[in-house]
Amino acid sequence: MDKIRAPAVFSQRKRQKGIHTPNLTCSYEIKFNEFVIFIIQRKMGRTRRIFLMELARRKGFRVESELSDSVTHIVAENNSYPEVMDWLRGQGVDDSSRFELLDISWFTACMEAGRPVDSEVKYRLMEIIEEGESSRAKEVLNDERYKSFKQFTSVFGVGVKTSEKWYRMGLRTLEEVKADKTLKLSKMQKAGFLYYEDLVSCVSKAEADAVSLIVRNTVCTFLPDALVTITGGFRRGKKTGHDIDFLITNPGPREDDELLHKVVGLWKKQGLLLYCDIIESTFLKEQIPSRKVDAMDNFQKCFAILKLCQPRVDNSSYNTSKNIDMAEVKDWKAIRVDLIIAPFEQYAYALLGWTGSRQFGRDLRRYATHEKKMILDNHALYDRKKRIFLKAGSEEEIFAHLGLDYVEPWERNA
Ligand code: DCT
Ligand code: MG
Repeated sequence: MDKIRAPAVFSQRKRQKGIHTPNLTCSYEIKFNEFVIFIIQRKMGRTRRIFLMELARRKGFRVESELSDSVTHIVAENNSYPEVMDWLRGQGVDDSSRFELLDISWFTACMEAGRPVDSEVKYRLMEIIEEGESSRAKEVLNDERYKSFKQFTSVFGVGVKTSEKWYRMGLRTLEEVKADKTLKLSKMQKAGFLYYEDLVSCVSKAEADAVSLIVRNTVCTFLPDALVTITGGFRRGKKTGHDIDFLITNPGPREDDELLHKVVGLWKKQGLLLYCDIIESTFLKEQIPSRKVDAMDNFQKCFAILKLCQPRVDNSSYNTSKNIDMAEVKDWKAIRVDLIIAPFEQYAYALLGWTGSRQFGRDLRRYATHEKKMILDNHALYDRKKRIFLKAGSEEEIFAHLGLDYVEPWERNA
């Protein structure tokens, strides 16, 4: 049954101990304390399990022989997700969410790397293991994985990492995810499932205008001179979007770090806030501009879901004839809203960045770097030859600094 043979390990063990069964308590230095691995013997066999445990320990991993409370990562081979769950239940484990359940490919990837590997590497390895299969089987698997990932990532708060975890747990559809009560969802993902239908349906221009009014009114309650600009796809003239992005700045010297908190506080009171996550600014002057083409910026921002009340369509004859109780008709829609706060002197750069498109932003940054020896990000433009930051009060000035003709927002749908 042994698929991996490592004569060196076994011969060394024999030399040391003079017996075939290794001393499982023999001490190797533990390098990765936060990972406590347990390997399931089912379908693997005792010899292979002992070999793998020993191998991991030699590489600095903590491996438990028993399924103790300290175990964080459970590794299984050739077992389906339901089989692993059955096995765990047999061991008296009802709540499997406290463990990471991993396929042997993750384990072998860790052994190869000599350290715990992250999910991206896991994913790519998976592909290496699949290479032994026929290309058709691979195609089917990729197609299946693609379909599952597409479904999973359509949920607000679910990225590639979570999708991969769910896929490896044997889950394939959103229905299966929803039915699995052992899964621990983040606050963001819970909101993602709760408002799923609304969030996957596109935001229309009319809805963006209605939300825009709410955002402007609320912001101006606290900062009457604040400038609130709709950015993202809607500023580029798109008729629909997946969210509405707002850039907020306050001309003049006054800045208010509490503004976002006040705005969402008021929405909460008004019953308009369905979800919100405020990211505090991580802006440090000495770190700008970033050299990364896809760098996240450091502005204070808020990812929110707003309840947009929609007037009920007055269609009395229809409602009466179908006997629909008006009170039961949903008269609101959940809308994803991003609020970004930029200091006034960085406003033009923030506006350029947050107007997008993402591809246009990338192209512009690459152009600045390679053609102009400048570094552009959402905060600033730095001239490396002159060693100065170039001030800009408008997007036009930024294009001029770069020696480019101005490109209108609706021409940036690269
Ligand atoms: N952006 C950025 N830095 C980020 C995230 C986004 O500079 N950390 C930019 C890129 C595009 C713009 O902000 C808006 O982002 P999205 O809302 O994701 O894109 P969109 O073009 O508005 O598309 P959609 O219509 O799907 O919302
Ligand atoms: Mg957008």
